Amino acid sequence: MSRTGVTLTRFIGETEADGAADFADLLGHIGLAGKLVARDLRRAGLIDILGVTGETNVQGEAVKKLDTLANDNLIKVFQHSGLVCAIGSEEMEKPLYLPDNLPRGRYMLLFDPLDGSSNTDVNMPMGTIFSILRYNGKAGAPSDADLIRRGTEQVAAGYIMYGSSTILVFTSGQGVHGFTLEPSIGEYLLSHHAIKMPAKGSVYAANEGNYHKWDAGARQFVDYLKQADKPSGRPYSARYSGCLAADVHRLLLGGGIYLYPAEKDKPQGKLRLLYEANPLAMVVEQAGGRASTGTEDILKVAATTLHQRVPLWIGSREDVSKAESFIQGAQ
Ligand code: AHM
Ligand code: MG
Repeated sequence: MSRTGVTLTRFIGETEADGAADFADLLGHIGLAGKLVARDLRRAGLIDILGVTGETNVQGEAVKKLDTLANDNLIKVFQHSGLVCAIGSEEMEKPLYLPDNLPRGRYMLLFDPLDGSSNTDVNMPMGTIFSILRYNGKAGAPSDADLIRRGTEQVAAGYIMYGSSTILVFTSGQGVHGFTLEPSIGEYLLSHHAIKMPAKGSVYAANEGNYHKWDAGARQFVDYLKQADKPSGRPYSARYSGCLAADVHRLLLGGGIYLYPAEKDKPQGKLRLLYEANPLAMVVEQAGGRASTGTEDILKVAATTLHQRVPLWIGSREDVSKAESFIQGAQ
């Protein structure tokens, strides 16, 4: 029977193991933060107009950049929730470990509150990417060593994409499911059940302006994608939005590969391991795809710092493996 139309809350309640009521609550809170971010983004083009002085809006509040606003929304939703004990964000230099005077839960949350935020000014898609870990330590606050973990230790991960509609996609290790926000009732409804991505696609997403900064293997791989000698008789199509979550969303549904390789002056690439690469890698692997640094599975990369960067090749299984063979000089 089709499950299309089931609400997020009901779906998680029915599918998660016994005793996971707090996990359902956690996902519900992520959904709530997503609604708040989506609300702010809908007004993005008006914020400068409302903030006539550039500093305050008509309510007399400070007009903050949207990525700070998005971060504030997530913090507000979670810090009193009793669901988490640690929060790490792209927008905060250090993790927030919940102090003794706030209720602590057993989850640790990492996020990029507004992925693709250069798209704010041009009405293009953006996202929120999240990674969830469980704190198994004793009572009290965790430490950096508890929070900064390999991707294989994530218990759940996903993203919210703010596009023509708002969609929340997540995995808790039991497949990947997408819920589209029905704005008139304020509920996320199941729209993409058990997503499986094609083993191979015909789309690549990259900032090719950096082509001359890439290693030879990366350049040769993209040159190869542009040749028309594929079984389809056509080269791959280039599609790049400037928002990782949106590009990965396209690949999840239609197949292909996203790449942000190492560059001559940025050997670690641009994207962050803990709250961009790891969560999307978990989603894509759960949907049958792969994520690699070019030489190692993303989920196996040793994590040492909160804002650690990593080269990222992510998408359909065969496309990522093909890219690795170029990077590793096998072709
Ligand atoms: P952000 O989290 O600061 O927005 O940076 C991450 C973004 C990705 O969403 C996107 O794929 C990439 O950076 C775009 O970078 P570039 O402008 O170099 O192509
Ligand atoms: Mg980002």
